[in-house]
Amino acid sequence: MSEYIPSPMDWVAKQVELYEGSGGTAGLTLRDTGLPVIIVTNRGWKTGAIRKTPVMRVADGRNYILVASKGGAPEHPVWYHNLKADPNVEIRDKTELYQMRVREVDDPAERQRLWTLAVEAFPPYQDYQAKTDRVIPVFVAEPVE
Ligand code: F42
Repeated sequence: MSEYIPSPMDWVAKQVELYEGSGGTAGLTLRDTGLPVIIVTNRGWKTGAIRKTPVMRVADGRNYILVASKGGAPEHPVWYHNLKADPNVEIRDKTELYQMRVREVDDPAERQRLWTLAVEAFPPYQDYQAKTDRVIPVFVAEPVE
């Protein structure tokens, strides 16, 4: 079993603690937005440690869309590199746990469709994209059968 290393960002670590500690019955939304969050459990690409990353819940059928926005920061979040290195993740959506595999969406038409879904679910993604020169990466997480 690998070690779990909590996020160095206090508010993020606290959300994970509440969400996971309650079995997915508390800490389910982003701050005061009331908008739902999922928890992505993945592996650190250098340390091999278990990482837990909350992202906004964007559903597309049984798939989830993960948007590596980091609030419109100039660089990708570290978890982007972790998911590129090891695409096998576990996703918690409230009380449900899913084994999933992620892939970055490169096809422009597919990305556009999923980006539209993401902005519908969480409108600030549009402001984050306007704030940064990088193209914000979009992943799709698909169930492992
Ligand atoms: N972030 C998003 O990008 N999109 C969202 O939709 C989103 C929603 C959201 C909702 C609730 C919430 O609480 C947080 C939310 N966040 C969202 C923030 C998200 O959870 C991340 O905190 C944020 O994107 C920053 O990700 P990050 O991976 O860059 O985190 C940094 C602060 C971090 O944890 N850094 C670690 C550290 O110790 O500095 C690195 C951890 C790591 O993965 N290390 C790797 C390893 O091998 O273990 C190697 C690192 C290397 O050197 O490359």
